[in-house]
Amino acid sequence: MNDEIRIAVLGVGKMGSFHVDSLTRRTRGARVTVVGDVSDEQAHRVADPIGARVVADPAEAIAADDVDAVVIATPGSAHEAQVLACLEAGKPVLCEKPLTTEAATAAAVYRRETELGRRLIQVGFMRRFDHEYAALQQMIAGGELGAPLMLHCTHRNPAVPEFFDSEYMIRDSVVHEADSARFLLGEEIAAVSVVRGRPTADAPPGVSDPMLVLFEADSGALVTVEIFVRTGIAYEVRTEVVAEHGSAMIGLDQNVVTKRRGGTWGGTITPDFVARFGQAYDDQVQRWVDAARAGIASGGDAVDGPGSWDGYAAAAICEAGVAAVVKGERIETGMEARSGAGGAMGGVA
Ligand code: ISE
Repeated sequence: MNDEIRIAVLGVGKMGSFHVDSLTRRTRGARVTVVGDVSDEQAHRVADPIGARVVADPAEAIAADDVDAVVIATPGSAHEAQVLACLEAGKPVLCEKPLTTEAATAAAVYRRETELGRRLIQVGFMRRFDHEYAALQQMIAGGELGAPLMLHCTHRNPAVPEFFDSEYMIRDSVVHEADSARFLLGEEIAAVSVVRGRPTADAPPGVSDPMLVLFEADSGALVTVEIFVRTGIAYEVRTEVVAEHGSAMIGLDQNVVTKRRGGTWGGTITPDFVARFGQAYDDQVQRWVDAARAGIASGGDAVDGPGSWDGYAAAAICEAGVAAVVKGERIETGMEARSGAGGAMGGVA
């Protein structure tokens, strides 16, 4: 193996381009050699300045001789085939969420990786690499607050495209709260309910924005999620844990300079998720590259973060969440029993 592992990045929209930039400028031990995208023009825009090849066919990119590992940032519907191709090629893969779009297919991917006996799939739940989430997880796991009883999660985006309907809000946004809740509580989610409230006038007809989502964890601990994706303000993600002997909160945007100017004072709120979680995205990529290099050298596991089991769990929770939105009922996640490893970091992963 070369000193640097050679990476193919599939899908270079907002997230994929960010990962190419991170791999090229801020990550040690890796180099992007291949870029693929449905838009040839966009692929060249990203690949040409860094001297990477453009390969339009994802299967060809995954199999290429100048590719040791793969980052998948294509639309979710393409993930299943691409992740399975990485498994068959024996190449480590960092796959943006979702692992796949349905719980059944995500479970099948998890089982296939388990059969291979080698962990190659990392799922891009980047919040686990954010310093505040990591500190809160350690605080809870360390027991200083006593048993966690409730999590209150706030998830607000300033704006989203028109197609973001209530179901999409669960799959694309609440999915992060599903993974964060499992990570922070260290247990699985048993059931999901959704209350559709009064929508903002900015929501398209029939779309419930905001909504209140309730997760019930195996222990009975409760997780409330306010999901509101058209606030018109900024990107706000907060979590409070309420435990037996205390509470703690993250996401208060307090790590900023308070400015006084023009008769006002105050700080700024991060405009979007890349700004808010930039450190987490970069650390996630660096730790994945280090794990992939080690796994390629040893022929063993190549993951340092949430894995295929976590991808499956998130898919099962979101599937229940979507059913809860549609039927207006409490829906059990009905998760399969775990058979292999498929994850790392935090209690359940
Ligand atoms: C987006 O796709 C993300 O992954 C962000 O982290 C999330 O906050 C946002 O709501 C999603 O649309």
